[in-house]
Amino acid sequence: MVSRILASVIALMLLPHAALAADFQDDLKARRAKVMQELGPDSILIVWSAPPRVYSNDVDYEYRQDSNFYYLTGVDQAESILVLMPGNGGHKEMLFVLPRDATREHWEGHRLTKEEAMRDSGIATVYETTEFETFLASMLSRRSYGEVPAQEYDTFFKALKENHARLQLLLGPPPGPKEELPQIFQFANRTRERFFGFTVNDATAIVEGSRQVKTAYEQKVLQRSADISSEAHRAGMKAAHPGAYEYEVEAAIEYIYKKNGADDWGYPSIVGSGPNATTLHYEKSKRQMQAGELLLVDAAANYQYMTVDITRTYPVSGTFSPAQKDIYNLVLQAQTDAMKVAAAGAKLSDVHNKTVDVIKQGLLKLGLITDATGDQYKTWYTHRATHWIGMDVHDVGERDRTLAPGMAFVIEPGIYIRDGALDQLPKTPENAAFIQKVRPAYERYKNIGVRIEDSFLLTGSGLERLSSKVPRTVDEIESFMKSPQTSTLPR
Ligand SMILES: [Mn+2]
Repeated sequence: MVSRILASVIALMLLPHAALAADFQDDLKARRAKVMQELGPDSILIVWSAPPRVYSNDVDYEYRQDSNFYYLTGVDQAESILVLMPGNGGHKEMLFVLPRDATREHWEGHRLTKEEAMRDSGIATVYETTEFETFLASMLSRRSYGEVPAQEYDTFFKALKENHARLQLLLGPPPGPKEELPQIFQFANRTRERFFGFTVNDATAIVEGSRQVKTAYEQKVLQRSADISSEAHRAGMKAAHPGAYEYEVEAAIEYIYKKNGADDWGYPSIVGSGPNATTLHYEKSKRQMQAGELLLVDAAANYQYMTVDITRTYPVSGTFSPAQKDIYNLVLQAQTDAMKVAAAGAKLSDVHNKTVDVIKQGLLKLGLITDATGDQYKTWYTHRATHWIGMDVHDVGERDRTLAPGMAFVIEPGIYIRDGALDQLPKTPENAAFIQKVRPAYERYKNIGVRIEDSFLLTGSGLERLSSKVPRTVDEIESFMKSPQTSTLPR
């Protein structure tokens, strides 16, 4: 008995390809159904997988699937193609994957069999990538393909014949007039030159608009991704001390990602101590941190193609100085007040504007600006406080869309007192007067950079802070850094 159980356990371990969870396939089907509804019955949508990207010479980066392709297929393999034909009878969804190749697979790893591709994606019709050109030529010539009866395609073929079919592509923004045409624009042109009866449409807004509202399944994955990233931030806080190098904190953070099954980071970790905290996208992580400095850490994992965005700023020695506390509490107040604005019906710009109001008043009190009515605050608050999160850390979709349940975003105000910032202002009489008035405050706060960033999900019952497990207030941070290591991550 024991040996039979052992044998089946070993057989499971030897399975070349782990099947994805059934609730994921149900969600994929629902996503495609929603997109097809919006595309309409006259459409054929084609989506390609991402190309592999070169790291250097003959070494590629680890493969990262195109987010839109993964959103619709759950397939993480290069040279795959998705076709959706909403007007078809039963065969509305078709997936093309590379044919099996024992030699290539010996070098590069397992390729999905047709059965595995069907199981993972929930798409019943799977062809080989080599068939795609013939398939497409058949469709656009109103000819059946394979064993599918011709009447399956009646609606689309009729639309072609009547010149109102639509070739839907994820074109994205057009290139500049002198830039080379991206491959997808070249594909659109080649197809238009050879076939007739359709217009080319950009379906980006349909797919990316769908991604903007997270499904129940996506919300679960996003929370798990946030939990892993939160645990990583806590580990980072524990690894920081005077004399430690930035990369040691980075390593402590990224270890937690991989240990918990995340693929890797969702964006390169930003670990900046002292003056590096005033560089928004500092990625070198080479500096040795000193007692008395702040450390700014902006990092989050890519877990099953979901990434939150979290930033914490904390004192290397475990205790904030009075000057650091001034700036920190102002940024915290801006975030806290903005959270109250982030409700259904509001826009991200309203949330951002709230952070601006609070920061203007605070900077005026601290003597870092002399006028809270204009743009002086932009000397120290140099970015916007909001963006969507999801499959991409700066997720896609209309920026100005009204907030509704299922939407996920960050609130990340920041103040950066950069060394030399005053000297870089244009030489005008107003600036000369401004510089003279704020210089004492500038000298007091110089080299302090603070950003506080949390990830949020709007639900039917209000705002949920996905990153709530990371210490955030001055008291929470100081007591956490003094406490023995504790893990909050459920196994
Ligand atoms: Mn961010």
